Amino acid sequence: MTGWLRVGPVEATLYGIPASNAVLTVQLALERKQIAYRRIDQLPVLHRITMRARGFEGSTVPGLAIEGRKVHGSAPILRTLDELAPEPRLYPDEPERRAEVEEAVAWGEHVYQRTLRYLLPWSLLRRPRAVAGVLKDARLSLPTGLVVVSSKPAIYVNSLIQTSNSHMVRQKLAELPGMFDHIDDLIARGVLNADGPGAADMMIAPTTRAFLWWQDLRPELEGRPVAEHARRLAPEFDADIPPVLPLR
Ligand SMILES: N[C@@H](CCC(=O)N[C@@H](CS)C(=O)NCC(=O)O)C(=O)O
Repeated sequence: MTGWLRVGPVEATLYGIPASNAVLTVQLALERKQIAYRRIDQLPVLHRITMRARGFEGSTVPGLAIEGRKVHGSAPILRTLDELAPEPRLYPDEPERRAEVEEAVAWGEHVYQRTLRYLLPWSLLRRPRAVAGVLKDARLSLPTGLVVVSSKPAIYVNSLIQTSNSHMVRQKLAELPGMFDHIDDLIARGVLNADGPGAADMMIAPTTRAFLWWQDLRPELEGRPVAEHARRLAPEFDADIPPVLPLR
């Protein structure tokens, strides 16, 4: 994960925020396609305004400016990249396999990816020392250290926006083992981890990799295909959150 890859035919600018699983999905795709890009991070929470001001149709990240287009959202960006730079394919051509990959991408985006947003603000408010590690890959115009010390209000507002509260944390913790089983199953069926990393791998692996930040969740994950998949695809998306989750 370079954040500034300067080989390949196309120049692109990726608008993100630090430590975003959805932004990492797009980075993995750009790097697989060998598309030259730079990542610009915006201040979290304020990005809801800056994304619109930059001309994207939504206020969340990621947004990608590429070949005169502004594409918003990780899945539309993955599809656009397959149009602009067809090889290597992110989505298979064969209709049955494509349908399976599209279903896994949709689940990865609408179910799995969102689960992180319930757990993360709640945990960081209770373990503020973990914030620096989570933000270490930030590409902001301000010094990351300054962002870390002033991060609490932004994390608090984010917890309200995402309904990252004790009730939702408990609910999502109860659902997580089933989600990890589902990913092991997708790997066993060859929907993930097929010939080369594709759209479904890129949608799912960053979220698993982020769940590995929690010391609390590692025992559930380690030694399983789901964890190996994430560590292989997103080795550098690393942080450490000491025990905090209400596991029982
Ligand atoms: N499913 C969308 C999710 C985008 C999303 O929610 N991104 C998060 C960052 S990972 C965000 O911008 N959150 C801030 C907010 O909702 O204000 C995608 O993958 O593009």
